[in-house]
Amino acid sequence: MKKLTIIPAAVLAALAMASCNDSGHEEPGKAEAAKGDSVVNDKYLSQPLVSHIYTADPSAHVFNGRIYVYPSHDTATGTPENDNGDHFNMMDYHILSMDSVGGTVTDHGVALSVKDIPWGGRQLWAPDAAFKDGTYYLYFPLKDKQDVFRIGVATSNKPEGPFTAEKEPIKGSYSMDPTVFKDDDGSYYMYFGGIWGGQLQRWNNNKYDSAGKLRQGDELAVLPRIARLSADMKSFAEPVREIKLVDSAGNLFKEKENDKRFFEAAWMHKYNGKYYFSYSTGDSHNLAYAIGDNPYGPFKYQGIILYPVEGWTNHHSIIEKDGKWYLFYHDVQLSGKTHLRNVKVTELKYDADGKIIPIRAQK
Ligand code: FUB
Repeated sequence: MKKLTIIPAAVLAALAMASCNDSGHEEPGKAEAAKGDSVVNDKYLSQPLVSHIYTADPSAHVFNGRIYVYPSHDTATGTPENDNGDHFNMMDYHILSMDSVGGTVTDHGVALSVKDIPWGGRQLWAPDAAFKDGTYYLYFPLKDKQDVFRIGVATSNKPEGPFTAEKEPIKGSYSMDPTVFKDDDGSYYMYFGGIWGGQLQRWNNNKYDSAGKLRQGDELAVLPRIARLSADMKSFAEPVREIKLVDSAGNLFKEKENDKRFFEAAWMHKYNGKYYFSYSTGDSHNLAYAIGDNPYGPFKYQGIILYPVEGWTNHHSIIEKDGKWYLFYHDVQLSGKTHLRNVKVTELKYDADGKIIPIRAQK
C-alpha cells in the first residue's frame, strides 16, 4: 500500500509541456465560453490524484465516510492505436481512496487482474462498484475469449479489494462502461454501453451481430442500456432495455448530433429527486447530461457538464461528500498520450433551477 500526495502544479505543467500530444482534437479552451459557464483560466482545472501510475475512467463512491475511486489502470503495452481502442489494453485495477477531496490519496495496489478472471480475454475497461449487505461488488467490462465485450462482477468484503471474479460474465450483459446506481427504495440499476470499440452498435434487441455497423449521420443514434439488478447483485432481474435520450422537443438524437448523442461513460446520480443521466459524447469529447423522472427515463438533454479536456476520451463520475458535489474526470496531463490518462477531481455546482453549471478549462 503506498501513501501518495498530490504533486505540485509546476512539476506537472513542465512534464506536460515536455511531452507530445497525440489526442488529435481541438485543445481545451479554444471555443468561446458561454454566459453562465464556470471558466477556469488554466489549461488544467485540477491536478492528477496520483502520478506513479496512469489512471482513467474514475468511478467514485463514498463508503464508510471515505471516498473510494474505481479507475481503469492505463498501461503502455505498445498495442497500436485504432478506432476500436485496442491501445487501451489494460490488465488490472488499482483502487484509490482518500478521506476528503484534497486529502492524501492511497493506492491500495492490485485489486483484480485479468489473469484471475476465468472467462477473460483482453482489455479491462472502465469499472464501477456498489455495496450491499456487507459485500462490495466490482463491475467491469472485459472482452471474452471470442473478443466480445461482456460485463463481469467480482466481490470483496473490503471496498478496496482484493476482489474475486465470478466464473462467468453477467448473463445477458454486453458492451462496456457499466455503472451501478442505488435508488432510494433500495433497487440497484446497471447502466451500460458504448459505441465504436465498445461494440454497442453490434447489439440490436439484445442480439449480437458481429457485422453491426455504426449508424450513419441521419440515422437515430445508438441508445444506452439499463437493467435492474437481481437481489444477488450478480445477475439482471429483467431483460436489458434501451434508454431514451431526447432533445428539448422530445426527439431522439440522430447520429450526426454527435456533440449531444450518447457515446459511452454512463453515470447516474440523483439531485433534488430528479434522475441525472450523464455520459460522454465521445468523438466530440463533451461530458453531457439529461434529466428524467425515474431510473428508466426518458431523459431530456440539458447541456454540457465539462467541455473537452486534453486527450481523446472523457469519462467521469459525480458524488456528494460533506455537502459539496464533485466531478471526477480524467485528462492526459502527465503523458500527453490518449491511452495514458490521469484521474482528477473538481467541484461541481448547480444553479437555483438544478441545472449543472458547465465547467470549461480555458488557457
Ligand atoms: O478506458 C477505456 C475506455 O475509454 C473506457 O471504457 C471509455 O469510457 C473510455 O474512457
